[in-house]
Amino acid sequence: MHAVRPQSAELEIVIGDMNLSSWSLRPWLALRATGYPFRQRKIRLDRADSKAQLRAASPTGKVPLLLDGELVIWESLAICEALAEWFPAAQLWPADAGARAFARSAAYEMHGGFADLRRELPMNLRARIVREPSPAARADIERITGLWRECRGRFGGAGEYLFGEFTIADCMYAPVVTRFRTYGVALDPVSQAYCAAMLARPDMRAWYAGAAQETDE
Ligand SMILES: N[C@@H](CCC(=O)N[C@@H](CS)C(=O)NCC(=O)O)C(=O)O
Repeated sequence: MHAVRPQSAELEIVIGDMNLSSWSLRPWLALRATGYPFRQRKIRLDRADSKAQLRAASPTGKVPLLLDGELVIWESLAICEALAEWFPAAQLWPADAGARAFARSAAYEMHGGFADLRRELPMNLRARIVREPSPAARADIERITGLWRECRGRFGGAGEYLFGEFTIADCMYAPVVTRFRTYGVALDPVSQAYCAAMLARPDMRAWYAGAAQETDE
């Protein structure tokens, strides 16, 4: 007999700073999209005891984590996948098998790639820093915006997200949307419209509001 998930009436997500923790934002958005009750615990990443707290909470010493009772899930994309499986009605992946395979490729490419962009333009919601990206970061930007245009052109339909309706692919690229805003990256019209739709999403605004309340040490 297989246990049904989630087992708890309320899930728990452990996140880092909302201003800085790009990996936390991704599954947090997916969790919000399920509509399931959850509580969130925040481990500040810039404090003297951050490492100790992270090590005590997490098998990898990193956040995010999702807790369903005794079950701890780590790695942002694995959390998103669990949520997609547990909440099929939320349609966190596209319904069409071809679109779903493409969306998974896009999401996994983000999870494993774009190291230059991530290093050079770290997520920082409250900052505004205009500077010219290096050629390596520029190549990441070109690849991401090219991919966004392809997703929107092939699968976007009448919706405003990468695959029309909001999916895990959007969760995975959400921090990039914030980076383009923080660093004033000039965008083509399709990518610009996509970023505007993402930034207007109430859950994104709620995350920004959380970041605005954080104080630096
Ligand atoms: N591959 C991991 C990356 C997680 C990660 O690097 N999290 C950062 C916060 S955004 C962290 O916990 N940093 C704390 C540290 O490394 O000490 C995932 O996808 O969840």
